Parts: sequence; C-alpha cells; structure tokens
Amino acid sequence: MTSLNLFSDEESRQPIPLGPQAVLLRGYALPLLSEALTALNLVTSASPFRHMLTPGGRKMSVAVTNCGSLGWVSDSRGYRYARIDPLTNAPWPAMPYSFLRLARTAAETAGFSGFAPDACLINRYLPGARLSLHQDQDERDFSAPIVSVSLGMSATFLFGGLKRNEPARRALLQHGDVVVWGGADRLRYHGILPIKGPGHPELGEQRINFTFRKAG
Ligand code: MD6
Ligand code: FE
Repeated sequence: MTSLNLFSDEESRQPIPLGPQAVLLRGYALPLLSEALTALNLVTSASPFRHMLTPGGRKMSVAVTNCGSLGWVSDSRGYRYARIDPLTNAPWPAMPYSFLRLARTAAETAGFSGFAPDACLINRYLPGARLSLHQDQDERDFSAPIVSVSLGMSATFLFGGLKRNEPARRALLQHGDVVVWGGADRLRYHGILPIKGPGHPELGEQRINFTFRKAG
C-alpha cells in the first residue's frame, strides 16, 4: 500500500540543517515570489544595481543595491551601512512589505522569532560572478539572524567555519531557496562559487540574492 501524503509539496519540505543554527528552507520563497519580483523592480528603478569598489580598489563582480533604512556599501574607505545611496544621494527605497513578511516568516520557521530587518542587500550575479569567502560582520548586533533568498540561476554556496582556513561545506542554492543563519553560526565564513550553468526560465542568465539583516 502506498502511504497517503497529507501535505502539499511545500508543506512537506523539512528544513535542511547546515549548522547548529543554520538551515536551508528549500523552495520556501516560491509562493511569495511574484509579489517580491514586482517589488524588486520598483526598488531597482529607484536605486539601480551597480558594481561597488572593494576597499582594495577592485570592482566587485557582483552588482548590488539595497532597500530598507540602511544599505550596505563598499568603497575605498571600507565596508559599512549608510542611510543614503551614494549613487542617487537619496535614501534607499523603503523595504517592501512583501520582503519584510518573507524575511520574518522564514526566520520564525528557522527558530528566530521577532526578526525585524532594517536592511536588505540585493546582489545580482551574471555568469562568472562570484563572492569570495567572507564573514558578515558589519552589523551592530549579531544576535539577529541573516535571512538569504535565492532567485534565478542556481549557485554553489560555500559555508565554512569561524576561521577562514576551516574546510567549507557546499550546498546548491536554487530559485526560491531560503537560508537562515544565526546564533552560533552567525559569523561563519561563506561565499558563492562562480555562477555557471543553464539560465533560469523566468529570470534568464542571472542570479539574484536578497540578504536581510538587522544592521543598526
Ligand atoms: C549570496 N550571500 O547568496 C550571498 N551572507 O549571494 C551571503 O553573503 C550571505 O547567503 C550571510 C548569510 C547568508 C548569505
Ligand atoms: Fe554574506
């Protein structure tokens, strides 16, 4: 006898642990994406994607923008959060409610209740773009988790330890996947291997990533 599946595909998905306080929620964002993609277009028409300079003077292969009261910026003076978009000299676009709800419910599902992000860094990867191993440590309060949403082309996510030289695990992040990191895992090194492979049926030859943080 075949067992009866009482749950839809979405509901039957179990969180995949990546660490003691890090999980991958496969497809979590899929039901919320049409709303989020509409909101993304509004954000990027106000504050477009751009390639920032690293403090060492190199152009990042990933293009970035932000929404929320604080935005992550990089230039010759270093990495930091700023209220004003240096490209438009205006505040970053407000965080769309659909983004906020996605971030809050994903955090809750991962065991972090009351997540109230004030910053959403939006990354755009074209084929070949990569993000080298780094820690997210420009935020004021490490007690809040980070919620990361992947859209478009798949990517190999590297997640290492608390020291750069510890070996890194790999996970394939696909359209609609959400990763939540916090607590003991909040400062783990992580990165993205160069993007390759087939384009995405809806988003084409690009990968978009949202990372929500409590920065201020
Ligand atoms: C990316 N993500 O997935 C880059 N940071 O494009 C990150 O740098 C990241 O996914 C902290 C926590 C989760 C992440
Ligand atoms: Fe990061």
